[in-house]
Amino acid sequence: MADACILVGGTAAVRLITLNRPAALNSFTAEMHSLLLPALNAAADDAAVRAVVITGAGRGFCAGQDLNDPAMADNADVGGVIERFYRPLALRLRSMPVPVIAAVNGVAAGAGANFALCCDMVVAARGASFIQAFSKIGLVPDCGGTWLLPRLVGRARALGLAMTGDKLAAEEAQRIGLIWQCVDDAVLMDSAMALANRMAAMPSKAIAETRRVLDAALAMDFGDALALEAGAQRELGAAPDFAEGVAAFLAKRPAVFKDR
Ligand code: T3D
Repeated sequence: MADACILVGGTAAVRLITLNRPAALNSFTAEMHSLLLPALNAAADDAAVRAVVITGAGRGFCAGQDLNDPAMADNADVGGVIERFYRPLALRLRSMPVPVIAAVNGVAAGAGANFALCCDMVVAARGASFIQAFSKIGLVPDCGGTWLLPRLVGRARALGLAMTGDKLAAEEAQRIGLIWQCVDDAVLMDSAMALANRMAAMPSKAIAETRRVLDAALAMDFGDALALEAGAQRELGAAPDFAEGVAAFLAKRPAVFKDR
């Protein structure tokens, strides 16, 4: 189904999901949402999958909401669109049992930018850019942008990006800590897949727990964060991956992690 608006591929361990509406810069339609969330759920439910990579076909990553989609136009309640599509999508990404890497190949605008930022690590091509396009059409950042932006880059930069809607080049996005890494365009997919393969060989449960406790600790005082850490270590410390990690270290051999 090469013409489907979501393509699913990759290897047994690394699921590759490609947004595939290149003529409209992979902007989100209702149809695309109806395929994207199930594709993420399928990756989450497949015990063989240990990392997910998301990218876009053509010259863009994702231009956010398709402003022409008749399925959305019928719904005058923009908040309803957010509740129906973007909230479940953002929550799904932030609760995946395996790491999710956004391979941002081109422009990421509006909900497309924040969809990328919901992923655990963003690797972007040097030619890519990030645009909080919302203010230009009379909206506020969504798909987690209000929560993510100030935490990633601080309030001053978050407000600057969101109020102006200015384009931020990938290199600058890396410099200010909005994304993990900016690489040359020609090596984007190799870099993202190499990172995903590295993540796939790591203890998935600990990686997913790392995301959970870091996110939760942001809303806690120091003492509560210490208690949260203790609880997570108690659980992980009793799991086979910890025993394997320590045994492999002591035996000076590569670890083979299986928990998920
Ligand atoms: O219901 C709701 O709306 C709530 C949900 C809100 C969530 C959101 O994401 S709101 C933000 C929506 N996104 C935008 O406002 C971004 C709009 N796009 C742009 O500003 C520009 O396209 C870009 C800066 C992203 C890229 O500019 P450029 O010059 O590289 O490309 P272009 O020529 O503007 O776009 C290429 C084609 O993609 C063009 O189609 P055409 O003329 O060749 O037939 C353009 O219309 C189409 N396209 C780009 N973005 C969208 C889009 N079509 C529909 N919706 C889009 N968002």
